[in-house]
Amino acid sequence: MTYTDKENKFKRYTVTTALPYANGPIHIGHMAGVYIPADIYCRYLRMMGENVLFIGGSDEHGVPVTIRAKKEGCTPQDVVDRYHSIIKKSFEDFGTSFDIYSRTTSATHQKTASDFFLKLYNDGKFIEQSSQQYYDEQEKTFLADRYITGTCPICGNERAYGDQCESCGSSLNATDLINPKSALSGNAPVLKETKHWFLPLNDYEDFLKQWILENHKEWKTNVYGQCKSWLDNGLQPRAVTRDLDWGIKVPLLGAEGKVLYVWFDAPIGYISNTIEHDKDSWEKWWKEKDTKLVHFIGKDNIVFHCIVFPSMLKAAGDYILPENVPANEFLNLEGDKISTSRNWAVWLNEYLKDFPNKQDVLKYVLCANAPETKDNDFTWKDFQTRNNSELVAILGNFINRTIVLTHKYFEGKVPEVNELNDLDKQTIEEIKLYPEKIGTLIETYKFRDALFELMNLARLGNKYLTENEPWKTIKTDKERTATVLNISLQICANLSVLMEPFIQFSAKKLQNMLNLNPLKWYESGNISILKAGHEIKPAELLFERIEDEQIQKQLDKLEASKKENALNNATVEPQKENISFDDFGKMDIRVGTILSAEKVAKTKKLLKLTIDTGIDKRTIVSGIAEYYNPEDIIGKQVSVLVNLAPKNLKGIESQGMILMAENPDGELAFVSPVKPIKNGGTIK
Ligand code: B3M
Ligand code: ZN
Repeated sequence: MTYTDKENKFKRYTVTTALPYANGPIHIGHMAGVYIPADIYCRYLRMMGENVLFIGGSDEHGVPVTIRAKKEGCTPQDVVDRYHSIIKKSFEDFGTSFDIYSRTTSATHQKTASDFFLKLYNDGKFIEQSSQQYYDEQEKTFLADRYITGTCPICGNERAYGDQCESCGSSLNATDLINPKSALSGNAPVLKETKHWFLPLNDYEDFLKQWILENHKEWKTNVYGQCKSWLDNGLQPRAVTRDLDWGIKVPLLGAEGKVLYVWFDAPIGYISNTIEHDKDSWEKWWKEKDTKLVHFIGKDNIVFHCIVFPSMLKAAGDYILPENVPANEFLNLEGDKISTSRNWAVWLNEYLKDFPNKQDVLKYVLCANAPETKDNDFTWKDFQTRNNSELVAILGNFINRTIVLTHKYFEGKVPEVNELNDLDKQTIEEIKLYPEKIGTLIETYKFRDALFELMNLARLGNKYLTENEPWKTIKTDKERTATVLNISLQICANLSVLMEPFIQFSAKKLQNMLNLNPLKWYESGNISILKAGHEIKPAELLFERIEDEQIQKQLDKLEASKKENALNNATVEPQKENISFDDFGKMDIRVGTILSAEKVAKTKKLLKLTIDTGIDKRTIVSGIAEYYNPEDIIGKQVSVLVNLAPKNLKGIESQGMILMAENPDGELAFVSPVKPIKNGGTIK
């Protein structure tokens, strides 16, 4: 029984998490948006003694996978094999407590999804419709929206996709694009007729309106609002098949070259994974009225989980519907949208390399700053501050002080409680409130507030210790000191229980220090967890400070990504007007060697170079000081325009010019012969 389900309406919980696309590793946005809240929820429910099935898995179909494969010159299966194992490993490393983490290329899923489609087909739940779709005549294939690029009719961006313009954010139809081009061949695609199966969502409108808008007013405002706007605008039939060769084959005769649309098969993955986990009694997780189904997702998946999938379940007949869909908004990184393709992310696998064994720090920060009601920003500075001034200074410090003092004054044994004064009684009353306070917040998907309350219990402990000053009373009143440390230790024990859903690695460590077996949630909230005389272990640091250099390293990494992106996106300068061969011939360009180099005083950019041009040794002033150190370039061969009229620069006569290649961001590099050439050799 939970705090919000006092009648014990629900006997079991089916908790699903959006299946991440297996076309890249997992980043902090995924964690903050979906997996951390879901894991907290499930861990908590288990500690409440509830029956939970926590389902995850990789979404391995869809066009992004095929695009990645094409780019890398491998098969889609290679791509998903690689990322499925990276993703799975990240979840294991972070201790995400899935009961099953499978994948949509599994045999079970192939069959389940295929059967699901057939059932709806046989029951006449689909409509068949032919439509004009873009086709690449050279590649002999229909083009998914993502495979068509062109000019956005709204903002003029020339690299808009057939489903969306990433520049202005508009959703598009492929046929809206001006000058559409196939991403496969580069040719203009043609429209060609093709047949598909559609789920007529319009038929489910009344049911959805009643179910969501009337019966689920308690859903988060962002979720309810999105559903309402979809429903107010009216629903259209949605194609559940695609012309593509990667996916689950449409199980019908005459449907060669067609697969189930990834958004049709992926949510069925939740069911397939349940079957894989619990073959004999999977149905109770999906069909019994006393099962509570909850989908954890990000906001971009709301329509699929609140409108499309429930319509599919309804069409199939005997399934339960989600009780709640606590979707989160987006997490940004240092003020910018997280993006896999722009490598603007903190990847979990890389985080653990840089911060080994610090899963809990990231989990803590991502939960404390979760985008529950609006988009939020992850910054490394905030990460450092939350670690140093919350985890270290509040939680770690309280626990450490308590355990160290217990060893110092009571040989590591829990001391007796003696007479209680008013402050003790008041503190005990407060401790009592925490399990229900935090539990209720978790049950209502307010994970940030729940975590904040957990920290309040640590704050209470710190305050209690500071006000009672056991390090002073020990000199005069050992009994009083015993009481204070007993209560402080009990707060530690309570923390070790209540921390578990959020930061389980540290909870475990703390339980180990306290020499305590894991308890149920409802066994906390009192001061009789540790018996007097119980022996505890020596203090170990739960958290350590994170220094500026570690943070700087992360910021540098992001800076490097930014630079690389700028280069990738930079447009090339247009070609200049034609010149004659004679015009070119007027330039006398030679290979020369740098003999000496020094900075020109009072300038940032200039170096004074002596060059052996083969003709003579001369002085040239060059604006390259931001890119080359004088001592590194001695002996380098470069290209010199030797017949450029001399020019006075900062009082030095520069006799010619060194040719430089320039990156779009202004970065300069010498243009040097790839093998040694005699000085004075011509360049033509
Ligand atoms: N793979 C989309 C996403 O990661 C998708 C979720 C499927 S949940 C059934 O945003
Ligand atoms: Zn646009």
